[in-house]
Amino acid sequence: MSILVAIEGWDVPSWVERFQRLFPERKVVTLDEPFDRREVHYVVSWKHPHGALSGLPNLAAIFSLGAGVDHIVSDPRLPEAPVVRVVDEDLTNRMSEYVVLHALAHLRQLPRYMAQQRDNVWEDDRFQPAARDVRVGVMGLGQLGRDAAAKLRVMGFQVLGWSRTGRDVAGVETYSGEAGLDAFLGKTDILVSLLPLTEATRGVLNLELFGKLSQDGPLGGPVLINAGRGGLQVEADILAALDAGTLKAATLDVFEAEPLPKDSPLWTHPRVIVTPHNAAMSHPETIGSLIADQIRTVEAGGELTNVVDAGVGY
Ligand code: NDP
Ligand code: OXD
Repeated sequence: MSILVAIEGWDVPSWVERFQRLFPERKVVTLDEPFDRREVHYVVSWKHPHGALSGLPNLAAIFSLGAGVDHIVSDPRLPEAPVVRVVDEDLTNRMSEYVVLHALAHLRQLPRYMAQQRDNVWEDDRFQPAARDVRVGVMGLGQLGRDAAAKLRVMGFQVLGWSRTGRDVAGVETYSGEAGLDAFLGKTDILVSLLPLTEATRGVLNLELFGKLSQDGPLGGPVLINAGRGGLQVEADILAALDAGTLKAATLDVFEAEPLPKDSPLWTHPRVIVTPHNAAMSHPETIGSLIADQIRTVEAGGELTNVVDAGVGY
């Protein structure tokens, strides 16, 4: 019952060491060396090379090392096995910190004051809008979106939410599906994207959508915060919308290409805050323990939890 660590872009040896420590009696193998494919019962994946998991006849589960599973379910040669994602309170809290931090940064014009500090400029606006006058629309009301929405409310913002199937969230005006999208956007001053990347959501953050956001809100234009996935956004459209005033500002944690290419104009745009896809991370030890608990549960006859619907893509 070996465990295959199938990771690209992260430190493979530390993950091998972690799972070997959690399961000292099992083989922990990697894609870098020959291994018996019939022995592999579990895969832990972060951006595994597509096709690398085919031909594993005894596979019982594929565990994502993150909350998102787009990197797994987009593999056209993915074997038939449950795909399990990370759901972790610590990760959820960190994402809400990020969302609240950036909603407040734009409310209180932090990028402007940081630029002024660099230039020794003492200049302020006497009357800044209050959080209670600003409407934050959260796209995606899953584990992360619901928690962020609740914490934005604590800060005093008016909060709206949009999801695929429709969700009730206390104190949040919710909308769903294509039918609810325009009404949701029309009441949104700060748009927070916490959507998964799927066939249905790819490129959703585009010029047409930005044009439907409330253009007469108290911030002087709508603001975008995307911490979902880079594939949700069309970066050329974000830049065009910023230039045209359709967007006032943006915080981006995720990008079409990561790392963000050195020559991307997003790096130096005065109204864009760039962070390196680290809005919310679980501690690797926590992820390892969550996966180990799942393996032990299923081997004791229990059910896996946090299994995604690979057909829908999240
Ligand atoms: P969940 O699966 O719990 O929630 C996804 C939400 O998105 C649900 O509310 C779902 O609707 C909604 N949704 C999905 N497809 C659509 C659609 N086509 N139209 C409208 N709504 C849709 O995911 P999480 O909240 O745990 O995570 C969200 C994403 O955040 C992850 O997939 C990942 O990409 C990203 N992430 C980013 C991190 C970072 O550091 N930047 C860290 C962790 C995650 P419904 O409720 O109706 O099903
Ligand atoms: C995740 C991420 O999906 O860090 O967990 O992006």
